[in-house]
Amino acid sequence: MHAINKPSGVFRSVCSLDCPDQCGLLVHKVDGRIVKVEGDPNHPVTQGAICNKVRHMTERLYDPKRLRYPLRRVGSKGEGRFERITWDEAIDTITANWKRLIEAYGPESILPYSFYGNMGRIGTEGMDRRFFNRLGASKLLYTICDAAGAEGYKFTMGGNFGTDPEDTVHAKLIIMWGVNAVSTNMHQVMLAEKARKNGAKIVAIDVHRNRTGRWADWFIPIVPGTDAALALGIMHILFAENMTNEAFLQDYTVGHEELRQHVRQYDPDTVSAITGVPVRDIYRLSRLYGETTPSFIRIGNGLQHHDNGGMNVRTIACLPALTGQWLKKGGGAIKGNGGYLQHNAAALQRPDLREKPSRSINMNALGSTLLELDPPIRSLYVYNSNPALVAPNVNKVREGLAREDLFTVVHELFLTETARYADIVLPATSSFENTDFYRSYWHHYIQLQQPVVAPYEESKPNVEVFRLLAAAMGFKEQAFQDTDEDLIRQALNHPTNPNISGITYEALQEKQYVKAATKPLFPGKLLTPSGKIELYSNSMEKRGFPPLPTYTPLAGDCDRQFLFIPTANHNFLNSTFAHNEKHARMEKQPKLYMNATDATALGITDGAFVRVSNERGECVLAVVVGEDVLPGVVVSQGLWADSPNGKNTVNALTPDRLADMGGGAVFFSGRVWVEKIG
Ligand SMILES: Nc1nc2c(c(=O)[nH]1)N[C@H]1C(S)=C(S)[C@@H](COP(=O)(O)OP(=O)(O)OC[C@H]3O[C@@H](n4cnc5c(=O)[nH]c(N)nc54)[C@H](O)[C@@H]3O)O[C@H]1N2
Ligand SMILES: Nc1nc2c(c(=O)[nH]1)N[C@H]1C(S)=C(S)[C@@H](COP(=O)(O)OP(=O)(O)OC[C@H]3O[C@@H](n4cnc5c(=O)[nH]c(N)nc54)[C@H](O)[C@@H]3O)O[C@H]1N2
Ligand code: SF4
Ligand SMILES: [Mo]
Repeated sequence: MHAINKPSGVFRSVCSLDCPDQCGLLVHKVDGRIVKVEGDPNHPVTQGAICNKVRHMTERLYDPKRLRYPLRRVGSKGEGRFERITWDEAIDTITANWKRLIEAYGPESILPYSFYGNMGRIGTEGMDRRFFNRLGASKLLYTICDAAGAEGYKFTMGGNFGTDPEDTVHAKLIIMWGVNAVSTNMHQVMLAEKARKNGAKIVAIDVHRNRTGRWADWFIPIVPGTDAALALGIMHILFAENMTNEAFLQDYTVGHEELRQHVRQYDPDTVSAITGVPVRDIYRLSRLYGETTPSFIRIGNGLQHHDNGGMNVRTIACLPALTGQWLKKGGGAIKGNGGYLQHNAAALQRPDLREKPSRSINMNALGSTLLELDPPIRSLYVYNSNPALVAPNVNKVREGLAREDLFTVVHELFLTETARYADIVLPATSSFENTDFYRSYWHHYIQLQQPVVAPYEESKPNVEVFRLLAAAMGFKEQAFQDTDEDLIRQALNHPTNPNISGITYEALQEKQYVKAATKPLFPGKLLTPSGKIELYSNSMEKRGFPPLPTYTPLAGDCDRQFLFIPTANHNFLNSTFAHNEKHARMEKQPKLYMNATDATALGITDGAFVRVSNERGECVLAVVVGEDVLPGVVVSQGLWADSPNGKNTVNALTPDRLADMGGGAVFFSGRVWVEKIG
């Protein structure tokens, strides 16, 4: 009998959040209600431990603010006044508007906007994609998260393929590079703890001594956006002091002789001047890396949210090749591991349903898209995302969302900042109410979610809403009749990825999680043009990039005094949980970390409120004075729900330029003024 039909019990489940760890969960249910969520002790990676956020998941599931039924706007856009309507009225209103727009302006006047608020694949890249393909809507480019780094890593390594994290317990040196793993990848930290018990050293390279910096054996502060220079400095010393593995370079790389010449210019003095890392520390780090094996680098997302983010990752990704780490169990690097678990995306998304090519829109340019694109976007359908809070240059986004003539639909669990601008709000189920399959972008397991509880009030899963919309639009294709199980089976049937050939719907039903049949990358052939690690990349040269890894400075933002790094926090997941009181209380308040030298110069004392501003907007934040950031840098944590004065939205300050690669976001390359208030 399915869990959903049993009033009480403990059921296996999976965490749906956009987090690399993708935990196996045990969900406790009493009288039809979830009362507790804990880690599955049998899941090989989760090992019974989950984060604080999800341990308090019931606070979110049964938050009194959770949306119960569809709504229609009665106030002005953004005001948040709505009236209850039925699902029939909601679907009729949406499809009547879309039929009118398609008739008058064509289907490209409609734009879907989504991200991974729920990582379930049939709900985020399944029925939705089929629907918008068939509709012929404008296409969204999913660039907000790791686009720059993924492209940079691909130039070096051929795709999202790295070390199996379970092997990293064997590493003797672990470098957490631009990743706040204690908060964002806690099972990598658990694996590193095991390695540490066996003698491993842990180094963190970051612009902020946050939880991860404090946990590491050695914290190295670095000037934001200069990581490529540090990596090149390490290469300089590895070559100069003969710490490279010549056999590995010969067999598995292209361009090592060119690289050897090229990195001569990145001597320790030059690199120190760029990065702020003292010369003696550059030597110490390089020798530690050159002499320790296996060594493992966890490359984070933070250092690629910069103008030069792609090149930062492309460059760091070259390091393990220099010392031949890819042949050592637990050695190497991870940026993302999504390549191993590729499912059959064409079967799931059905691009063939699109009659003719449509324009593509970079999600990082949402503000200018809504305000300036010609021919205009006239309707926006948002799901699995909260762009009015998470997008760069968010004041511009909100100006676009405020357009009276923009017909906006938001499918959500909460009345988020984005939903407040909607004409129609649809209530979404939580993942525990859905069927879906999940594949991690870090560990190598595919997992199944089967509903544990019935849909909350009138809420519906994404897949079901798109089935309703398809029916109301008159789409007759079988693609819109497929059941959830059909969709999962079609996605798992992927003859060109043998790693997942043993993973069937039946196996997932029986075991809940199944590991893909992945093999170490070497000996073997990569998906780069040469089949080898490309230290020298012809494809980069063709695209107008330097073919060898190179330090490129950040683009000029405004001439404000501080570089502003608004990162994630411990108790929210992007803006998820920001609207739940318990999680917000655990974080206390939005803060701004500042170096004591800067604070003294500006007459700012610990705990004082300051105005943080630039030409895009302003924020008011409470300052934490100390030594956790370098002079000239200020850091905030968390994407907080709007405060009553609206002055805590950090993305009001972030630039919406695009990174060097992949059309990525540059959240961390903006500059700000900081002023004392009062
Ligand atoms: N608790 C929690 N967990 C999360 C999330 C969350 O919001 N909260 N978000 C999830 C998502 S969507 C993602 S993509 C991941 C992101 O998780 P991470 O990969 O950890 O990425 P970020 O948190 O963006 O930034 C990581 C670190 O990069 C640092 N940093 C910024 N600029 C630079 C730089 O130029 N050089 C260096 N060396 N460091 C720099 C920041 O100070 C931060 O400590 O986490 C996921 N997990
Ligand atoms: N300043 C700054 N901005 C950032 C970042 C940063 O580090 N600093 N990080 C960036 C990164 S890496 C990312 S990935 C983005 C993430 O940005 P988003 O993808 O927008 O992430 P969330 O804020 O978590 O919003 C997800 C929303 O989806 C909703 N949701 C959850 N499940 C479902 C479902 O099944 N159906 C529907 N319809 N909705 C659902 C949730 O309620 C939530 O409101 O933010 C980016 N923005
Ligand atoms: S958010 Fe991450 S660490 Fe927390 S339960 Fe989910 S997958 Fe695990
Ligand atoms: Mo992300």
